[in-house]
Amino acid sequence: MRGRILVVDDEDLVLRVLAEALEEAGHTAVAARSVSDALAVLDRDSVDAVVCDINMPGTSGMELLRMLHARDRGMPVILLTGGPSMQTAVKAVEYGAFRYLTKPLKWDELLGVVGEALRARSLARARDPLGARAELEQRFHSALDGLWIAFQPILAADSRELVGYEALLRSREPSLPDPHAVLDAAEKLGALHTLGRALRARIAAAIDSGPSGATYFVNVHPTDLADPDLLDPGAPLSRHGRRVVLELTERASLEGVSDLKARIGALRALRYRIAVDDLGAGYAGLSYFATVHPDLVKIDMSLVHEIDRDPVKQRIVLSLTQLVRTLGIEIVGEGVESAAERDFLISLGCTHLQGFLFAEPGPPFPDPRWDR
Ligand code: G
Ligand code: MN
Repeated sequence: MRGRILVVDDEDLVLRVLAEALEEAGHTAVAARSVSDALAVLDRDSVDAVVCDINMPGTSGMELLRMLHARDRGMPVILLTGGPSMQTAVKAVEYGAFRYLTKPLKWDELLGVVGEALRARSLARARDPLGARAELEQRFHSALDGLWIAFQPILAADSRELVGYEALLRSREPSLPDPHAVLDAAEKLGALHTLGRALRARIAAAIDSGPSGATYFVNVHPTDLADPDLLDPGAPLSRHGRRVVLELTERASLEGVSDLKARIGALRALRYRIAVDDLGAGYAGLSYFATVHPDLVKIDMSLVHEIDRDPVKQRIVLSLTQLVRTLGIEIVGEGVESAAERDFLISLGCTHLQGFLFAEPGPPFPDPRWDR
């Protein structure tokens, strides 16, 4: 039986040799050099088994095992160690490792264990095809219960004053700690509308007690555009329409959205303004200008990072600011982390600024500073 195996080891050489041995046996190997890399892989990729070194700088393989089983109890994890001890062996059993192998590895043994792990996984899936979904559903609902909204200030470049806040999803559910994991889970479960409604209701409630002169920036997923709740004048956020800018990310395509023009028109009728988010990160970019006629654009932080030292980024941002100025669109530089980035963005014509330099996202409502 063949499968997709995630291999985690901090030593490049070991990682490569392991991956080669697995590929030679007909498996697909996905390599990760640390626990955080491994978690990122698991967020976007589905694997059938994990082979993981225990001793790694920072977070250990044992910790990965624990986190992994919090998300997916059925995932077989084979732990490797160069320094076996009774203590780690006991922990491995307690956390439900599939097997505990000592280095130097015997290849036949490793491949045999990987084969067993894949058979165990497929048996478990055959017995409980809905198990994984039910588990994800449970984690998603607990994430919904523990949902909260962080706010990050946005400042005007000319006055240096606060003009508003971006509302950002945050989760207290340990198995879905980052916002992308919550969005992914919602997408897999077909629950994006449920998530979007819960978010907008919480944001609307926060705005009720927020500074009244502020503008609130709210991220909407392309799927939300098809949700009647978003366009419903009685929905909680609709009350605040004229104080809200809806951010549509350029990373996702709007192609699947039917009646896009009519929906955008309906949003404008509710007095919402519209921003293109993450401009420069995706590929849809300029076509958004023609279809959406945004009031604002937000430059992706990948273009902002160290812009003061990168002439290519400077050219790109300059041409964007020149383009949007002629269209009467305002432009926010996002992810500003240094005074040098801030000053460069201003010199290139950015009208608004946002980033850790001014304030990190936090519970309503963080106070910004111009300088650290
Ligand atoms: O895709 P979008 O622009 O909505 O993402 C905003 C994300 O960027 C938030 O999760 C926020 O925490 C993060 N963020 C905000 N300011 C900064 C910054 O200055 N640097 C970095 N690296 N991330 C930031
Ligand atoms: Mn955004």
